[in-house]
Amino acid sequence: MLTLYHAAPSRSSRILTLADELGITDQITLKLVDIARNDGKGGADPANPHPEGKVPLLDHDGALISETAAIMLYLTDLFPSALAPQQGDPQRGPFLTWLFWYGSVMEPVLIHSFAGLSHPILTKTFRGTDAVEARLRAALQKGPWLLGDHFTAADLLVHSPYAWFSEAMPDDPLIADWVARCIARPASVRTKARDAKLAPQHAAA
Ligand SMILES: N[C@@H](CCC(=O)N[C@@H](CS)C(=O)NCC(=O)O)C(=O)O
Repeated sequence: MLTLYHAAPSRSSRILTLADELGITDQITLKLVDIARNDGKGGADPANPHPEGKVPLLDHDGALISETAAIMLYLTDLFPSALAPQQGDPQRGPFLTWLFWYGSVMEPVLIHSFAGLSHPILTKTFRGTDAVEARLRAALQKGPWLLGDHFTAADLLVHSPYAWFSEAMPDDPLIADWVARCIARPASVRTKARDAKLAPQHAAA
């Protein structure tokens, strides 16, 4: 049995979208939990077994998987589809690269930038928003998607910070158009509507 610990809307919304893209929404039980929000509202939910009180968390028959990219990899391996090149496909390596680059480089860089943090060691280790954008641009010039001619879970994950924080959107039509294409996908639109219904329900619970 697959159970997703979810707070609406949040980073775990991306797993709802992935499940929808994979056609497995009905195979995942949702558990709505509270989380500590950046505005000081909410708090860690004792019903959430995530070791840091975060979402997303996936429970597969008692095995717990945290980290969005790990959950995406886990689900796309469990339910093979065109959303993820499988082992043996020459695109598998680039696909894994985007998933890991997101968590190890892109998200730290965007958070440092959002927080106004600047330090030579941070720059040396993670580079900065210019390097992030250059990397995206190089892929999208071959595009239209990160891996080339079709949308994958890498697009779903990597575009997401720009979808949340439009103020972080690079002044680059190539990147902005790709983000707009990702946001306009029916699964993404459905997640937004679903989250809008779930959020007040949970707040009232
Ligand atoms: N690196 C983690 C980050 C998870 C994360 O920070 N989730 C936020 C929701 S947007 C959260 O649960 N925050 C609550 C907290 O920090 O206590 C991932 O990508 O899954």
